[in-house]
Amino acid sequence: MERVYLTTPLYYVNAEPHLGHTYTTVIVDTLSRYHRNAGRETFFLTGTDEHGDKIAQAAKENGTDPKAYADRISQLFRSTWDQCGITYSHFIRTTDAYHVEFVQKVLRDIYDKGDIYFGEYGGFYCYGCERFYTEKELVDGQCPDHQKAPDYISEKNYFFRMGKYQDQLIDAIHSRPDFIRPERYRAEVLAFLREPLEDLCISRPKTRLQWGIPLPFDGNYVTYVWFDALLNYVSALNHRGEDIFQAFWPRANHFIAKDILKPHGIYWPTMLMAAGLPLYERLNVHGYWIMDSGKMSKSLGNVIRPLEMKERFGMDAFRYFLLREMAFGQDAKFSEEALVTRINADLANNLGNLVSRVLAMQQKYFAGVVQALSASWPAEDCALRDKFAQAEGELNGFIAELQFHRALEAIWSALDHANRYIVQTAPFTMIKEPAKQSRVGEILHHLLEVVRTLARLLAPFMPDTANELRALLALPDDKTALHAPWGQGFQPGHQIDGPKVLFPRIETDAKK
Ligand code: ME8
Repeated sequence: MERVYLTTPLYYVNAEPHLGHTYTTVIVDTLSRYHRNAGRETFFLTGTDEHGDKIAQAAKENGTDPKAYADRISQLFRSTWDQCGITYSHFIRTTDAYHVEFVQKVLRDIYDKGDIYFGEYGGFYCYGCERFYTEKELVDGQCPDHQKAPDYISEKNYFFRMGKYQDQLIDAIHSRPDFIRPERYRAEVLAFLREPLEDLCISRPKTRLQWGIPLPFDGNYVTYVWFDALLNYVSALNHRGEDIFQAFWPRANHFIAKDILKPHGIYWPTMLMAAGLPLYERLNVHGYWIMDSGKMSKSLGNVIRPLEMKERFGMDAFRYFLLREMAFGQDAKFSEEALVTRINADLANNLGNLVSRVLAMQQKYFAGVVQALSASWPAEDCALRDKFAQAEGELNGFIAELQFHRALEAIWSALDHANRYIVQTAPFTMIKEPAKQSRVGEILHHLLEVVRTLARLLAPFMPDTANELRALLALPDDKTALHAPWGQGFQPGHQIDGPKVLFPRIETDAKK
């Protein structure tokens, strides 16, 4: 059986789940559902990154110890994803005992092999990024991410011979064109690699930081947070069994935003090489959500919380917006105004209206009883069926390229076709002529096929809505009901329900 392994980053527990985390988690959830529906065995990993300076500091600010603090925020992530209906297979915490043990084993192996050595290092250290910067990387002497001058630190530490694997990494990227995608991020990694790759400092002295995994060969040091966190992608599978690791690791697809491209595009593959493990299949990199009001931050009070969005607009509407608005790889703007506009135009007016119109006519003209189709169909009926078949084909292609917004566009283009079909065939006029009743029955049968096909196509993107459509059609909750070919989804005489408002219009004060 074909398999897929999909991962989100492990989110730091120094912030509560927000829009950015939700986006990556929602796209991985969408893909997981898509692959599962297509019959592929899918392993979806998410979790929390809990060691390091950042967390120790956040815990201190909260007046608590790091473990208690991490427990609380990690649980918050987990329950948020549960309440959002995220179908992860495993939730990992970097404080889980099996993960700690695995990190220590890998450190020991790489140390024994001679790829970790002890040395002195002085450099510019940004506490926000938890890494050293070279002078060249600083912008006007400041960390480009945190706009703060890093501290100069000189100390003895352990180093990973990352430079040793530079050529091997360049070869791997050249030989596998979609190893890092989209292309701009592959180019960015190759550009980093044009400069000599320095060795990576992978320890912190305990005198400076206690909150980390102790090095197995020197108890005075803990592991650098990235060396710890990246290994989660392997430790989680291993924890489930060697066979699970063997089955899923070759199909590993990581999903991240561009902020953590360097650790995933450079540190991680070279770590895998040193550990003697095969490389991941692909690194998939998306852009940033930008707020209209500037960077999302607690102090600006513009943090978008997923559960609030779910409460106010519904989870499926929020998912739809995230997937429809951002072109994967590029930045996108978030505003409530844009969200409401999309809900009203695409969901309430278009999708919602079509479904309730069809179900209302079916109810009014035939008391909800599905009528028979004739043996040969007029051209307009075939064109409707073909349009949805074409949309499904396009959708598959776009999903393979992670173009979620275009996949949704393809569905909505078929929806437009269905709306035109209603206008052109005008069943509401035809029903007045008794001789044409059976033709009206056919038209509505085809329109019910539209709704059934929508339930199938929308399932990965808007799972609750898809399920609701299926229930409105009184079809059983099994794959065959939704996957039957067009024209074979309903027996004549099948009884369906009346209409329902799926997406109420959101009233806005337009003059504001
Ligand atoms: O970096 N737009 O964790 P993190 C889009 N612990 N995505 C965003 C975003 C935004 N404005 N803000 C956050 C870490 N994200 C490490 C990862 S992995 C082994 C360790 C998402 O909590 C996006 O996926 O800072 C980004 O890469 C991630 O959150 C960073 O999460």
